[in-house]
Amino acid sequence: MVSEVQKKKLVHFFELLDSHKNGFLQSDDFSEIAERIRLGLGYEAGGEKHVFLAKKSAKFFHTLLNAISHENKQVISMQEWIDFIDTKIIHNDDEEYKEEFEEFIIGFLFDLFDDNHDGYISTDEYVDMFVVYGIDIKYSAKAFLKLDLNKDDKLSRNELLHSFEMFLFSDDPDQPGNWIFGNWED
Ligand SMILES: [Ca+2]
Ligand SMILES: [Ca+2]
Repeated sequence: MVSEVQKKKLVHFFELLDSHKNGFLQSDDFSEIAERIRLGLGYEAGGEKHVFLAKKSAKFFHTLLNAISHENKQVISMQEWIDFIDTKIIHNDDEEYKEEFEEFIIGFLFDLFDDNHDGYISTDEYVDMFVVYGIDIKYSAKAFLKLDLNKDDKLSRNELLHSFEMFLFSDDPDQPGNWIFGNWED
């Protein structure tokens, strides 16, 4: 079982991935994200960058679907999402699988938001993530400060991996990593 703190975070995470807010993750939630980034960053429709984003998003959804859905459905419900992270990630002794999952999520965020490909998420790139996922931007500066452990004003892959691990596993409401996707508290 996940704790109340863990559940709150997983619900928050699910709700931001559910772009169309219908309670299910579906492929159009992910094509929508590619489209929002395209519009936000001014990429040409059907151009190289847009195609890259659309492909990465589609692949991300299908990898999740293969891992989570048991019934050959094309949707992931919130309960399936929580059960998957509960049993396969939080309460699983297979360290390699956990690490792969963390790398998979953070790698996806880098594909989408490391716009200048320098291997870091800058404050602007982090704000892009909030805007694209409809996360309240009021919390982006606070969240960034919590995640930037070495205070160099950029988020490295390791800082994000560490934060995401805390986001998944920690039961402590004061753990800084809880803030990776902004305000999870309400
Ligand atoms: Ca960058
Ligand atoms: Ca840093």
